[in-house]
Amino acid sequence: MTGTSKKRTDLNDKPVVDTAIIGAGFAGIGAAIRLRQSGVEDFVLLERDTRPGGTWRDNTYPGAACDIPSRLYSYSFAPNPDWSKTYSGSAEILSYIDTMVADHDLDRRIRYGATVTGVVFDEANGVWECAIADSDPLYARTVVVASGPLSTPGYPDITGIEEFAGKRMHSADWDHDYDFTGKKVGVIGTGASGVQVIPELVRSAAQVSVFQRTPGWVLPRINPSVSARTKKAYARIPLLQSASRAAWFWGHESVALGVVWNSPLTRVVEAVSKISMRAQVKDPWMRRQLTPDFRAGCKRLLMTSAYYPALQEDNCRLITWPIARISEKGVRTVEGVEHQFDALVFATGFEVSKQGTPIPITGRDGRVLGDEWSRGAYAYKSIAVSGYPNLYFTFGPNSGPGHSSALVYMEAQIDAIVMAVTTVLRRRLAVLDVHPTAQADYNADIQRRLEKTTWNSGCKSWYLTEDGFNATMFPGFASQYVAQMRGIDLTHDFTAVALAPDD
Ligand code: N01
Repeated sequence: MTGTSKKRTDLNDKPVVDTAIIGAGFAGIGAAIRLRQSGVEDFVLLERDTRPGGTWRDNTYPGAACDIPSRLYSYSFAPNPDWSKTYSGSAEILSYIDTMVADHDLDRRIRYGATVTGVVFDEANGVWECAIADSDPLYARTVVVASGPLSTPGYPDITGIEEFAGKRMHSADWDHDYDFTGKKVGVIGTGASGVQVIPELVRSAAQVSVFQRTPGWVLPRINPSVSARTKKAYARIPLLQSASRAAWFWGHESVALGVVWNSPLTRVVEAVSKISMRAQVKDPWMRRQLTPDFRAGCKRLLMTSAYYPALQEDNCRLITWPIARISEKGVRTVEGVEHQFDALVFATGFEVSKQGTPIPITGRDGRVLGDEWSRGAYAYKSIAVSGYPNLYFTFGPNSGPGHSSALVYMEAQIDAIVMAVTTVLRRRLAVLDVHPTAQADYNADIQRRLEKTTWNSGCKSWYLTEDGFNATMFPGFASQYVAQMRGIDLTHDFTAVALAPDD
């Protein structure tokens, strides 16, 4: 639907770029590549750090790796024949991102050290003003918010946390100069990051105490190296890489039947996990402590073959007493024991903004997105929100997979966003704004479908708000998500405003 032309007021000759991308992590870099491939050259990436990479730049703790196979945890438009293993470590993934930046000549388009402090829609001009700390604002027709939901390390709200006099470290902010050799270390958190870092600490430290609040469902992760011959074959025959990606994709789609929906197949996943635990953990007391009391998939599945063996090493202790407080010397548990440490490692996840976006966003008529999302975020097909024209999210509301690669979802979002950007340019539109009815219908359907999923089956996780609203996950197969993004209808579901003739 196209609305009436809008006469724009003067921007006083301030330069306006077509597109500003906030964040030079996986999503931002992917969006930049696809914009270039679609002929859009007038864009800028705004990155708060001094180098690209996002989560893979920040998460460098020992053992940091991806628990999704690299063939699927990469872009189909940037295949890499050289992955050294089935599941790659953090350094190799970061190097893949660096290679994409170099191959697509993106470095000169990234403004490093540019922390976006807010974006405000200038309705008269159909332009977004991006405020940047210690710098002039940047004006852009379109904004892509690619800053990621899990970028700020989250410390737990435990009394006395500031009192600890030893070394304090977060898994997402690792101090590589600190030597753990010979040290007594406490680790709080046994989620996806915790189970990766604990085996490495057990290898290097004198003693490791693992404070577990909730045990997770663990599945084995077998990670063979890729031979030089196979890599050569991948490089020579690109079809082989596509075939391997497709095989992983459909394999994960079948896993969805057990972990996305609370179904009889969920019991199969749980049985596999229990059998694997019985084979690895000899002590019945420890097995009981490690057995979850929620449906598999409700919290993220933990993919590791190193965690259970590490817990049983002589220098490792599993502590399941709840933490009462942190003291100057260590951690006191509720039964009154003080555990003393040289270092405390927090693998306690990230600050998930209640408002769903870490950047204040002001749209049409002074609407503030954080206020509108205060009871839980929502969007049209996870990328656009009515009243915030020409502004798009990657990894926005309800776009998280529980069984597949986030990159598959991201690629589908990016392609939809690039389609919107190129449509605005081709049809000489001022703005595209999603229709409130299309947005409401979509979200009603999403929330109805979420009721039948494992995520809403009763456990606590970062997927849910305090009130239990699920603004994080997509209730379906990855193939359904990709299909819905390809099917976005800009004519029917969006309102378009054409530029005035003299613009
Ligand atoms: O963080 P988490 P994470 N007292 O929030 C515990 C991605 N990721 O960094 O379960 C005691 O999952 C908390 O306990 P509980 C992935 O999307 C991906 O591990 O709340 N314990 C839990 O054990 C993942 O979902 C990869 O009871 C406290 C842990 O800290 C996301 O990042 C690898 C506590 C936090 O677990 C976050 O994972 C790693 C307290 N007060 C991460 N507060 C890949 O391989 C918290 N905890 C792709």
